[in-house]
Amino acid sequence: MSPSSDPSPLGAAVATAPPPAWTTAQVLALYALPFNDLIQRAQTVLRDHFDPHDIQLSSLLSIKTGGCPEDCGYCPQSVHHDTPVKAEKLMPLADVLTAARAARDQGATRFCMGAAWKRPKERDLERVAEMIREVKALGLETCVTLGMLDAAQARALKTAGLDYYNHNLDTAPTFYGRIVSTRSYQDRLDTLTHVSASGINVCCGGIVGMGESREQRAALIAQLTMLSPQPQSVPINRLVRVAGTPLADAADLDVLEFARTIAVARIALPLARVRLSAGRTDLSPAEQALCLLAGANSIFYGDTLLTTPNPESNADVELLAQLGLRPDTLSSTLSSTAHAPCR
Ligand code: SAM
Ligand code: DTB
Ligand code: SF4
Repeated sequence: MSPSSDPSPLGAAVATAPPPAWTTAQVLALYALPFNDLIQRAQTVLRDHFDPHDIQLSSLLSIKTGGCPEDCGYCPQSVHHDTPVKAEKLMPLADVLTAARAARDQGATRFCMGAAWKRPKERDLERVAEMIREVKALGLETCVTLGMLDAAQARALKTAGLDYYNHNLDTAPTFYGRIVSTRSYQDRLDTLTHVSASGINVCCGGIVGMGESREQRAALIAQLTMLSPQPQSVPINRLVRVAGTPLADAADLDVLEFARTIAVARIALPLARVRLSAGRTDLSPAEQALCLLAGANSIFYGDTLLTTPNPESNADVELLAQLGLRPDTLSSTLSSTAHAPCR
C-alpha cells in the first residue's frame, strides 16, 4: 500500500507518546480496507502490544436491576419501555460476594457490577464502595457502572479501590439523539473526565447494530480515540434486541461489518483491551472466532450479561481451548494493570 493510501492517525506516533486521536475520515478509511488486509493489520497491532494468545475474562452482575429513569432505546431496564425486567432493590452485599466468588472460581479475573441508575445517591455509593472493597479482597479486579458521576463520587470510588469504571459513549454524536434523550453526550463526556481525573481506569465503548451508518460507527471509534487518556478497556456491544424496547426490530448487523468494527477499534485504540461484548449468543462459534481474530482480547464470561443471556461458560472454555487462547490469571492481572508489549 502506498503511504498516501495508508489510513493513519493524526500526528506521528512516538514509542512513548500516548496513541494519537483519529478522525472519522481516517477510521472510515480503515473500514474500507480489503477485509484480509484489515484483519492482518489488526493482528499486527494486537501483537505489538499484547500477548496474542491471552484473553481477559470479565464477569457481570446486575446489582440493581430495572426501574431506570433514563430512556436509552436499547435497554430493557428503562422505565420508559415495557419489558419483562422489573425494578429491584440494591442487592445485599452477601449475594454480591457469592456471585463474585463463583465468577472467580470459574476463571474470571474482573468482576463488573452494574446498577440501573441515572446517578448513584450518596447512601448507595457507600454500599457500592463496600462491595468494591470486599470483591477486591477476593483477589478480583473490580469494575462498576452506575450511571453519571460527579468528581467527588469518582474520588470516593477510587478511594474504595475501584480499578475500572464503565461508562459508554454508545454511538456517534450525530446518532445519539435518536437513541437517548434523558442524558446528553456531554453528560457522558463529563463523567468520563471525572473518572479519569480520579485515577480510575476508563472502560468505554458502545453499541453497534442500532441502525447507525458505517460513518457513525467510525465516528464512535474516533470519539473514543479522542478521550484523554484513551480508554483502557473498550466494550464493543452488538445490540441485543429485547422485546418491548424501541430497538426490538432493528435490522440485523452483518457479522463481517461487526468484525470490521472490532478490527478498526483494535487498530485505532492499540493499548486497549477490546472486548467482544453483548450479542455473542447471536453469533456462532466460528463468527466469534472471527471477532477474536479481528483483535478482540476480552469477553464477558458467565451465563448472563446484566439481564440478558450470554453463552454458557462451558461453551466459552471449549471455544477458547479450540482457538489456543489462554484466559489471563489473577496473578497476571494483579501484578499490573498496564499492558506490557509482548516482545
Ligand atoms: N446504567 C448504567 C449506564 O448506562 O450508565 C450502566 C448499565 S448500562 C446497561 C451499560 C451499557 O450496556 C450501556 O451503556 C450499553 O452500551 C450496554 N447495553 C445496554 N443494553 C444493551 C443491549 N440491549 N444490547 C447491547 N448493549 C447494551
Ligand atoms: C457494556 O458495555 N456491556 C455490558 C457492560 N458494559 C455493563 C452490559 C451489556 C448489557 C446487555 C443487555 C442486558 O443484559 O441487560
Ligand atoms: Fe438506565 Fe443504563 Fe439502561 Fe440507560 S443503559 S436505561 S442508564 S440502565
